[in-house]
Amino acid sequence: MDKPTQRLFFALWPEESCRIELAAAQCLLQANIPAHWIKPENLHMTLAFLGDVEAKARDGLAAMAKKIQSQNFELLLDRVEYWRKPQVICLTPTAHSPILEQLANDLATGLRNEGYALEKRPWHAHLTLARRAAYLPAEARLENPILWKSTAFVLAASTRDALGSTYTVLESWPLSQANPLRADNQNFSITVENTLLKL
Ligand code: 2AM
Repeated sequence: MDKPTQRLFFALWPEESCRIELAAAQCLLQANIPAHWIKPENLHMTLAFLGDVEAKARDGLAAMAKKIQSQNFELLLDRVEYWRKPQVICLTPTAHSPILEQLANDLATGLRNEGYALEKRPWHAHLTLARRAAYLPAEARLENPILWKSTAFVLAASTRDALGSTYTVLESWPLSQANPLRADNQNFSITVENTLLKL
């Protein structure tokens, strides 16, 4: 008998206010563009795609994810792109987020160390809005950039039925709060009773 498996991926999941903005952007774009538009409740940013995974591997994945150290970050999705080969329309950030890239990289390293064969293609931050898109009109653009405040990453499962794909969040790991003093004032210091404290 086949072992029970789940089709799993790590992702960033938008908070409800962000999802509403993403869905609104999608709505504006989708008029007159023939494509399979992703259901708003399914919109996410994939960090690492694992494929079919045996149920018993979940504990190992959770233990790996728990060890990842990353921080909250913000991402400004301000570009709409058409990727010809996979035929997808996606949102991307012009400004790269080193924290996000490190998070995706740490997950890929952790997963490869656990024996998962990930895609060899380099990972690029993107949020897929539509698949099977034949083209993107030159004038298609994002009316307003979307600010994504990321405070967690998730493990999600994908299932398919006659109505299409459904993505379900199985588990979530919070990102730690950035320390503004350290982030913005690397050399900030104060003197207290002649003692120099480096913060
Ligand atoms: P993408 O749309 O962000 O590129 C869940 O299925 C997610 O995993 C999809 O949103 C897709 O990410 C990614 N995915 C699905 N099938 C994949 C595959 N065969 N290889 C790599 N990523 C895949």
